Amino acid sequence: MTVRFVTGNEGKVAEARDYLEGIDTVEQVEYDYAELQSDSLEEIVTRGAEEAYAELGSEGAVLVDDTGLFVEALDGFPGPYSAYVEDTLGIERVWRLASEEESRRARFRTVLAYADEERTETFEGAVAGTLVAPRGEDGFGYDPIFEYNGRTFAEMDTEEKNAISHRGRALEAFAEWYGGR
Ligand code: ITT
Ligand code: NA
Repeated sequence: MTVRFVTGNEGKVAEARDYLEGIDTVEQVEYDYAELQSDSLEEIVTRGAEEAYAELGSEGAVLVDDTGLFVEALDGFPGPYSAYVEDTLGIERVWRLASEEESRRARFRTVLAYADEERTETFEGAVAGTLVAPRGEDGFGYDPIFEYNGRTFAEMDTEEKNAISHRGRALEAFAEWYGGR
């Protein structure tokens, strides 16, 4: 069975394909589910997956991913609003905001929701790191300003990022459950 990843973000799909290689194939489906305004990534993905499954489910199970960057000194900003903030302020300005704080600690968090005819299940993953001035060409989104162990996520290839990242950890939990279903 193919997993249908409902997202407009090709970077997410590339990481899921890399991680789930040998487990299942991943098809990208662009469907604009209503993104709930909520502080809870779980709530956003659960509703998103249920709506996407209701629309597209006759062709198979769906997977939805909601991710946020949570800057500690900024009380978790931009968090669930990370996509909007990337589009409006941009990552360089998020870095500049963080650079004025004593602590540059930040966390990425991903919640994945899987929905099929019987259930909706969520899986999560997080990683802690430090914000830095942009470096690196790989990855996407906030990767150039997120440093982990001396390198930014944009200085890692997909496999290296997946081995430690928020999405990699969420995919690991998903793969474990999916394989043993
Ligand atoms: P979909 O909702 O269509 O899946 P999106 O890019 O809008 O795509 P999110 O709302 O989950 O997805 O993303 C929140 C923001 O965080 C957005 O600006 C992404 O580019 C960024 N982002 C998500 N995952 C990331 C990652 O692994 N590394 C860096 N930035 C990431
Ligand atoms: Na989004």
